[in-house]
Amino acid sequence: MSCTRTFADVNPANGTVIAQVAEADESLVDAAVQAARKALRGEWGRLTVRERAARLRKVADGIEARFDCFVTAEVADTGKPIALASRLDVPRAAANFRAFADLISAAGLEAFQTETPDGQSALNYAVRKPLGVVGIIVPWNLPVLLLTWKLAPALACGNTVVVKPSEETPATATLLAEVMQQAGIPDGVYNVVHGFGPNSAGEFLTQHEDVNAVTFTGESQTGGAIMKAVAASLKPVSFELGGKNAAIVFADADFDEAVAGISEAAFLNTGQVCLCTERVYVESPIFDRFVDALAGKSGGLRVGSPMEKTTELGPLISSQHREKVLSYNRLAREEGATVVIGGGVPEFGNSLDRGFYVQPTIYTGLPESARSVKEEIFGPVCHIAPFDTEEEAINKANDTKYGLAASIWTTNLKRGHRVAQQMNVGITWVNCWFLRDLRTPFGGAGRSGIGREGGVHSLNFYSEPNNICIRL
Ligand code: NAD
Ligand code: 6OH
Repeated sequence: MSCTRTFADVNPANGTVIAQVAEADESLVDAAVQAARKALRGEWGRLTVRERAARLRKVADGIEARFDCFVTAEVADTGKPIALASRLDVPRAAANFRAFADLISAAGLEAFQTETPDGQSALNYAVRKPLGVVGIIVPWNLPVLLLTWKLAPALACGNTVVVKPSEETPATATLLAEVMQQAGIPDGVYNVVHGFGPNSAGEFLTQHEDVNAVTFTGESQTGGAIMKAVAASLKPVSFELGGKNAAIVFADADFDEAVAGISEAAFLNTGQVCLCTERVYVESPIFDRFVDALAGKSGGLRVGSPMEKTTELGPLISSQHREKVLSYNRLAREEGATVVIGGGVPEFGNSLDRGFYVQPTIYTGLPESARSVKEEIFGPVCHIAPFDTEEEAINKANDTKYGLAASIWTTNLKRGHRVAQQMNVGITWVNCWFLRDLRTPFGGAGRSGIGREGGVHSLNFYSEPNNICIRL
């Protein structure tokens, strides 16, 4: 099978081309789907749960055995700091496989003993069946972490998959194919097609008649396009989408902990995490002090080469994305923002000047109605506003069409608990951010998603219950 078109994979830290990538046309996507369908009927479809779990654990071992390769590939594709890829992305890829190997091994069956009208009984029990061929479409910000977050439960449930990684970050999904093969995952179970969304591999995959379900992480607008594409064939979807996440800092918060936590929540991965905080609400008595402290901490983040072990902030993913972030910086100024730090492009005096860097940026002074307070920017940018009452903070935090995540900073746990329950989001952190337990429900409310993954929620999405009723 050959591809006639290729596209360039660019290193965002210096603009150099890392690789030419083969773009899958419609016939190649079809071949991948047919391979996946065929593999359902082969050895993979006959494995016991225990055997499948054992192979997933081998995949985890295989990722760890090639840890440095995964880190290097992820860093080159995304420009994320090597320290971050080593501490977050690649370990989580291995952990995702182990977690779902454990979860599927421990999963029970739903069962009911049913009384029948004639005084006898019946036994109902639901077995899990794979959905079949699952299409997985993922973004560029945490490529291998987000891919494996969907892939591991899909395989644990016995499905086969066709994966469409982001056109910006094709490397680690490709590398994973080698690990799969070495771990004894049969041919055809894990298929990768490269390309773009509309009129390319992404759309061909979502429209394919023989794909049984689509799981997607990316922009809310793309979620809408995929929903239209799957409507005709009524495929189930799981969507993890965008956010405009708020943090609420009460005056009684542990000040230093809150400053460190918000700095991480706003700027990790150069602000390119769906969970990142772009709106910070700080109780009035500590507002000025908090703004100064956050500016001091965040202004001191080390922006530089992703390959330097001490670098804390790399570039944005592409020049196009940088243009989007800078256009929001211009908009925020037009809307009346005070720039506390950043707002521009750093200068290095070396090859990094050809990379897609921006400065960590903090604003104050915007009205809640400003577009830059309402729309997802997905860069190292946050706006800080004061509040006077708990109710005001809750209302402001909830005044968004999105609903992915929130964080609350207070030493009063009664208040933390009370406010957390009023957040219209899928995930609320109290005195922490992005602290993950893979068994918990993960996803968004409103325009931030459809459905939940994580733990049993993933098993429920990636499998179909077949209820068996036996008259006793
Ligand atoms: P994107 O929606 O532009 O692209 C995501 C993927 O979808 C890519 O692989 C792309 O090629 C593909 N795609 C685009 N159009 C398509 C179409 N019409 N049909 C099929 N596939 C299509 O998102 P992005 O720019 O890569 O990622 C950033 C966005 O992802 C942000 O909005 C961010 O908040 C969101 N995100 C959400 C989560 C979450 O868990 N909720 C996690 C990470 C990122
Ligand atoms: C979004 O960019 C981050 C998503 C994180 C997860 O899906 C996860 O499982 O931690």
